[in-house]
Amino acid sequence: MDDLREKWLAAVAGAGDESALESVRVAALGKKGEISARMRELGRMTPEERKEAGPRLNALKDEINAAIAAKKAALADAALEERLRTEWLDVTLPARPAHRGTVHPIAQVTEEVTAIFADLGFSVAEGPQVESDWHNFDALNIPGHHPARAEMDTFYMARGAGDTRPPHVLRTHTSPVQIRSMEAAGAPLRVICPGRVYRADYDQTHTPMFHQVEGLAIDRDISMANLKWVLEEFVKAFFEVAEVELRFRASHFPFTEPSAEVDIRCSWQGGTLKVGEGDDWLEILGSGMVHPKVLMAGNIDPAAWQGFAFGMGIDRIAMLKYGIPDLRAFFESDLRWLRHYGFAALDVPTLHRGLSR
Ligand code: 2NL
Repeated sequence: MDDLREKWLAAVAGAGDESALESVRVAALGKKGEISARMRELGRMTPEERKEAGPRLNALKDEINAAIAAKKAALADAALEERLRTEWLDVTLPARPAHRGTVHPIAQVTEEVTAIFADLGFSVAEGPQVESDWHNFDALNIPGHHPARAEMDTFYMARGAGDTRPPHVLRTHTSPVQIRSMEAAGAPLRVICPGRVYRADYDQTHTPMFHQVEGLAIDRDISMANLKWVLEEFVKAFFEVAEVELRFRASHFPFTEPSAEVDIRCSWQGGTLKVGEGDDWLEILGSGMVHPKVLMAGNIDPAAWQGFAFGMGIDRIAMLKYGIPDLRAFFESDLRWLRHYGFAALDVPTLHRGLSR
């Protein structure tokens, strides 16, 4: 009996986990267990033998049960200790940084430009990107044989089979929005038209979709002098300089007469642009006095009204202002390019608060 006790108490003590302990219990106290077998033997004993062996066997059974219960509790405690040791969580760690989106540089520059012209009294207009060829070309005095209308330069939309009307185009500039503004509001008019434009051109410095902003001012006696002042105010505000010198070079556009391309005085030092100083000139836009035929296309009487107009590429002035030498920074939509190029607007705290670098 002492052997039996030692054997099973040792087995209980040696059980490494709950399932091992359960196996020990079944082997000792289960229906076919060793202790149970001994209990059954009591029936074949003499009353004297049974009187002696019965209580001892019962006591042994109780002792093993108690040992199993104690071991079970100890195993559960150990398992809990182990979980507490391995599954702890440091609730004092700082939270992961929240990545926020940022305004795209093109959108930001578009807003900067329109805000400056809004301050100068211009309203903002938008229009369709799929245009009639009349609004995009004819109304702007661009004749049918003009090279800009060749399929190589312009995206033409397909007409349905048998439809002989001229096809629509993806607008090649935002000028048609200004034609629509003239039609809708008449003169006097001061309007600025930013938006996407399309040309069938793709190389290192051209993408088939880009952004443009055009401006138009029409009144009784608007002149080139007004154009010059407005553009000076714009350049100073946009490039954040106190003074700037503009150079008007005679040029030609079908929709303006006279026409001028406008350069700003600048310097390039170590690859960075400084506006308003130095001996270099940088072309930033095209402009002129609106051609009488274009006023007529907008239902405005050229004998009573005149005006100036200008157009510039947003992508280009964004690259100039923020020192981005590579179109990929815009078209791969990857902020890493912009950070790589030190795009200054990413540091504007109101727009990019909490952006992790
Ligand atoms: C350039 C030149 C220009 C205009 C756009 C315009 C619009 C109307 C009437 C007359 Cl409705 N002109 N727009 C005028 C001159 C130049 O853009 O180099 N843009 C990137």
